[in-house]
Amino acid sequence: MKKVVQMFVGALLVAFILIYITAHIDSLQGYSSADIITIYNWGDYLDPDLIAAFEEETGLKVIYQTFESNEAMMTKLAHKGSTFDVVIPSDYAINRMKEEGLLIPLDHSLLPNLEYIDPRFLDLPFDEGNKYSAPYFWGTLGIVYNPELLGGRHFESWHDLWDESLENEIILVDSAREIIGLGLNALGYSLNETNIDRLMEAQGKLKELVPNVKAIVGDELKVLLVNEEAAVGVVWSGDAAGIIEENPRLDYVIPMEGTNVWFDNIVIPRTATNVLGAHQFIDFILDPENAAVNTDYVGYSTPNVGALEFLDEVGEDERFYPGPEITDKLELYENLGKSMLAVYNELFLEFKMFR
Ligand code: SPD
Repeated sequence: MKKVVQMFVGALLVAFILIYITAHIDSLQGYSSADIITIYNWGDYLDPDLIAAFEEETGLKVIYQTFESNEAMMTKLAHKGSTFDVVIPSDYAINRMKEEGLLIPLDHSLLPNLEYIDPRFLDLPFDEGNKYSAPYFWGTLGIVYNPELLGGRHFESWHDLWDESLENEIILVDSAREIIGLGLNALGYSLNETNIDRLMEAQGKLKELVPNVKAIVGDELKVLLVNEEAAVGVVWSGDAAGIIEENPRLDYVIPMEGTNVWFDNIVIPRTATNVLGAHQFIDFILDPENAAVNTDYVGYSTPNVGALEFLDEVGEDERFYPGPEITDKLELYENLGKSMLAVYNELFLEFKMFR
């Protein structure tokens, strides 16, 4: 009897393995990992025509997935079995991934187009020497607002958001570091604060903002602001640029108290299965003409000086391309470590529940 049960369990196991292998092969439609690259990127952050052009140029097939925050991306990458070849995290996330041994060093000899990156965006503190990462887009966090809906008023300071005339008018980007950071910035504290009393104080300050908050959302905020369903947004500069292009009645300001300056870079995770293809993709994106096409589509600020030559006047708008005299005064998020990040996430979740 025991033998029969053992044989039955064994047969079942073999059947499961066969089903898994067949499904996996089907999903790859005849491609082996050398013919495929898998890319994991923020939503709305790559021109789909460039994926087609890359496939055409290299013969590689691209599998493309998106995320909405660095935290969601890091959680997914921590799962066994994730085999992305290319990922596009922000500064502090790159620092953490590096520390945790999750990245492989880039082979600069395969990335000749790195020469088109403005030196200002190379060798930054989160990845000295660009050992693990190549610049993609950069920007700030600030206030996009619609003076026409607000009796001609203009914004200068984070404190303006707390004005009681703005009831139910503000949309916030759905991101923990950004929104807890807004509370910290408004109190004059660092965006990298780790003192729990100050963090609680920042959450308390945010609670006072609740009557003015209409929504806390991801990429949907662009449509809401373009369609004038709200008058104010706390958004990344690149989203503001896209919103203003669609609805020139809006404006964007970097608040006077300061804010976050951020850099999204391309990396190759240690679990990548097509490292050569990943380098091919990175160099393709760094090509000035491709970077210009991508910048035009995505609307964010490019660090690629070669690309700016194809983009008339784009780099001249100081709201989206502030010079070093401004960015040097802004703060970069530091890698605060796993447990402090959990504190930021928890405080942000609680804030969302107050609404
Ligand atoms: N929809 C694309 C959003 C990309 C934003 N990256 C900014 C990260 C700042 N930490």
